[in-house]
Amino acid sequence: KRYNVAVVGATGAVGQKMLETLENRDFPIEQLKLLSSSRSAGLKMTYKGDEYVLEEATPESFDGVDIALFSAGGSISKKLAPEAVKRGAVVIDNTSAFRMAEGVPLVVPEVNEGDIEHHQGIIANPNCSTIQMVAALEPVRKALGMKRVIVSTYQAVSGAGNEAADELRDQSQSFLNGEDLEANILPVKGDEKHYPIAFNALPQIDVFQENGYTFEEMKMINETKKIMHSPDLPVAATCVRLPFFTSHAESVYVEVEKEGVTVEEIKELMNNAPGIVLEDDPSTQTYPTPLSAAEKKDVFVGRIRKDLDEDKGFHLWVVSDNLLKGAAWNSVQIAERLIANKWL
Ligand code: 11C
Repeated sequence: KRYNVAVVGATGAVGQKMLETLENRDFPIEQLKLLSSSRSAGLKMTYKGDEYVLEEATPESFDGVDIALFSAGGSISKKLAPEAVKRGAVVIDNTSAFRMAEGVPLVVPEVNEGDIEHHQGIIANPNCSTIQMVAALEPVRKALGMKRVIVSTYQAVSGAGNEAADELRDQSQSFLNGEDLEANILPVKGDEKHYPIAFNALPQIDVFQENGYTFEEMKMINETKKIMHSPDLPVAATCVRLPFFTSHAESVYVEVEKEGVTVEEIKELMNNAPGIVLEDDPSTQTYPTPLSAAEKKDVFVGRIRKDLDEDKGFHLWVVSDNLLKGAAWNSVQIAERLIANKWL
């Protein structure tokens, strides 16, 4: 069986990767519709060698669509995802619009594939930095229990979209030419202040919340609890933007329930976990980096160490392509599981 698929926001950083991923996976597409805001309507993109003209997304665009992959920003999802569902489509939404809503499964297939079954039309794809962390922590949680998580992130500019990537490129050029740096996008497009990202580190991803955490940090905290069905799990996050293009890296501290666990046991868990690749050998300086993980679908884990003071504490370095496992691949994977389990 083949399906009518719509990609909403096809020209964006994630949308482009969605098309690439659908093509690489040879997704069973009967008819493909590329939808966008009115701004990008009329542009052309190719899929499997055929040219497609982008259409402006309207409620009627979803007539006859079976699966709609949304990645065009929260306000478009809020407006059009319910319209798509009304017309019989299942929506896989890559924005934060519905992630925390009751009745909307928030899914990383390696962790909570079963939640997909209970969808009521919308399935949410988590935030990129959350996805890679929970994928790496799930084997630990399952085998050893989990008492607390503390994470610091090192995130690529592509997480903030193509404009942010262009800003890094332009500023880097200016910096090397000895010119002043112009900052208009990062840390957050539309926020009051902008800081240069080139040769810098910005401890703000998304807007500040009343509690002093940023929205990105709160997404990591709240989404982790929902995906892992652990509402009381203590999670703390600090999210930082760095000047590279692709892949988010994370320093994750996890405390397990079980006593006396060794690094070797954690490595063994990682080796046997789906979607995880262990790259960890200090004797050969082996560990993942944003560049080594870019363009790959897996989550890479290295630098696994036992805390020197807390017997139940472990430190992990987790790296993954934020546009693939963090976005496009996780969404397409949800669509594949939806079909394979007949949960459409
Ligand atoms: C970033 N994690 O790197 C963000 C991008 O909620 O889907 C993803 C935002 C989201 O800026």
